[in-house]
Amino acid sequence: MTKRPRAWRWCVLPLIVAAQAGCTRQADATDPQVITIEARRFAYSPAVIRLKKDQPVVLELISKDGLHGFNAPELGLRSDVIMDGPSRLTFTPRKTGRFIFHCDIFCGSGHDQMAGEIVVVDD
Ligand SMILES: [Cu+2]
Repeated sequence: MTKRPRAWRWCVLPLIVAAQAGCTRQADATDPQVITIEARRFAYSPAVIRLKKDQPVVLELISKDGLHGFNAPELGLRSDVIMDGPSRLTFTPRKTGRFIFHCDIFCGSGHDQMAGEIVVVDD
């Protein structure tokens, strides 16, 4: 009784998926604009931020002197602003107008005046 040796077939099918084009990411119109906002007693810099409607943006918030807040209630944005930041808020403005933001963490005698404005214009 002899067993036939198995006929192994070595099927080497090199599958080379050239996905390079899908992996390399280049800046284009869909990449969010990044805006850095510095907070210090008792102001933001820049204090006025101009954005275009329907264009995504990342706000990078960093404090220069302790804990602050960033609150733009009409835009539904809020974050702590810390020295070890940045804290990031990603959003896409969907309406034009002028929207106040302010510090909502008490930071000293000028805290009540610590505010700025986001201005959203049509593209
Ligand atoms: Cu404050």
